[in-house]
Amino acid sequence: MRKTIKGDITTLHVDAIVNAANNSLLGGGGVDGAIHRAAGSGLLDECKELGGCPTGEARITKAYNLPSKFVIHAVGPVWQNGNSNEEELLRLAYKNSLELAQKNNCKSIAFPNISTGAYNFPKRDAAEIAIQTCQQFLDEQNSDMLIIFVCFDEINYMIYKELCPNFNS
Ligand code: AR6
Repeated sequence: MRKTIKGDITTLHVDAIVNAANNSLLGGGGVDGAIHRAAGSGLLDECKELGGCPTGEARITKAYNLPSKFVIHAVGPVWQNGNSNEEELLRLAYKNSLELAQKNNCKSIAFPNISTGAYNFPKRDAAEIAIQTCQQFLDEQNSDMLIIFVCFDEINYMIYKELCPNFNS
């Protein structure tokens, strides 16, 4: 099942929230900064042990002071010109996050709109990739995982509502 909400991902009581991280996994601005602030310094300490993460991949940690059980740190691509494999790398960031969630028995996962802030990926294209990749995962795995798309900015929220008006099933 999938659903779209508008809000702050750090407040959600789900099994896993996904972070739009960078290759260092050592924090940054945007949703990454919000997650590290809300989780507390234990999260950064655990991230330091991971030794970074290539673009398109994901890593899982505990969630410390956050209400979720896990944080999945996914690294989306920086948008360059559209000819640098950005679409495939964004698809992989979603797919690898879902696979990690499944391996850790997560029944619910919340995604921010990866790469659509500082990394400048066109929002509508990113939403289409996110929705398609998640639906394909649910279908292929015959999974009943709850996938929540958390939109923080109004533009992304309008795009998701338009692409999936009946998004609660
Ligand atoms: N909850 C949910 N979504 C949020 C929140 C929040 N609290 N805060 C921002 N967003 P960005 P990127 C949305 O820039 O483009 C960081 O510095 C925001 O509106 O966080 O993948 C990292 O360290 C946008 O739609 O991530 C990397 O260096 C979405 O989150 C770099 O930014 C993603 O915006 C990653 O860039």
